[in-house]
Amino acid sequence: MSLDPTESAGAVLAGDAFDAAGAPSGGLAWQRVRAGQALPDGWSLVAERLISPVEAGDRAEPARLGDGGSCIERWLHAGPVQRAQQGCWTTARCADGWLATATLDETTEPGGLQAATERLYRELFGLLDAEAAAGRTWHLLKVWNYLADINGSDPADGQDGLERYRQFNVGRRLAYAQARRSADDRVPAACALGTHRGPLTVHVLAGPQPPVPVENPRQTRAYHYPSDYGPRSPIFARAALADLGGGREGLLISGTAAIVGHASLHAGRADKQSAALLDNLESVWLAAQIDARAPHRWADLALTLYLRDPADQPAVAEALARRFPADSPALRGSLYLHADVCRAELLVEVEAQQI
Ligand code: 3EB
Repeated sequence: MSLDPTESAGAVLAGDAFDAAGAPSGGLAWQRVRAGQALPDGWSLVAERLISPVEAGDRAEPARLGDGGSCIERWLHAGPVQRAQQGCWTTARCADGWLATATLDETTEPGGLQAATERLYRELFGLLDAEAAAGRTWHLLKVWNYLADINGSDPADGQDGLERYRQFNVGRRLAYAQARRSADDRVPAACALGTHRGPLTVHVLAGPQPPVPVENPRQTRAYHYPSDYGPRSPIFARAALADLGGGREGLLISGTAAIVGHASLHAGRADKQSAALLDNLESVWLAAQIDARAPHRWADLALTLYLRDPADQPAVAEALARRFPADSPALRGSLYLHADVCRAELLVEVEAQQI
């Protein structure tokens, strides 16, 4: 018997359906729950993220909009979990996945944000190399990047006033190059959003099998963006199909905005941008469907909306309601967060996953 996420007293907002009859199935599971919700029987916690409302004042990570209170996103596994702390990374490993979070205060880092990003990713690749040397090879599946003041620039920081998101991209690319990791092949899904304060914060999900990257026919591959968007292009796939063990296949869709080809659409219009980004979401979701293993229930996607301006929430919600069935898990479980999008003219971005 499978437990409908919506039946559990409203506690589970989105994510995996667990086996209510007892033994958990294998693999790595994910769920988004209201804060305080106990772990389902038989599962142990691998990693979790607390998402607080805006009023709570902690703006180091995107905060939750609306009046839904705090919620938790967590990764679960039925087997043992090993935790470690090295450099700027806190890691958790189980048989089916490796999850890690890094924070690095770039204001005390010589070289600023670019150098901090490079160091953070260099340390990440070092940890992954060490795991591989111990016989455990992990492949990046999804990366969540959060940095303060993403559209800002400081003419005095020695970077010639380069926008901070662009400094981040240079640092990320340098770390990939130094680690001799191909940036154009089997790259993870990702997102990059602006927080309102706090250190550079990166969360990583890695698994034992390489991701199957999915591109969006409507969008230029991010790695092939022209230099108008920065001296070094971003490194991510529009989506990744991920083997999470135990027969569990996840679809991880990257941050998706109102970009067609490589151009932003509808500058300053949240309603039109929302419709355009949902066209993109549908397009990349359809592209993933070519693979028979892809989760295939559109209405079950777990959505995260990032809004630059909280006042745009009704317009975004209205656009969503036109694309998903009334009362669908996608609508009921969607999460609205306050964050800056990585291009100044973009007001809204969505990421989605089904696991
Ligand atoms: C875009 O499509 C919007 O730099 O890792 C989306 C997903 C975006 C990931 C990243 C950036 C990143 O270009 C921004």
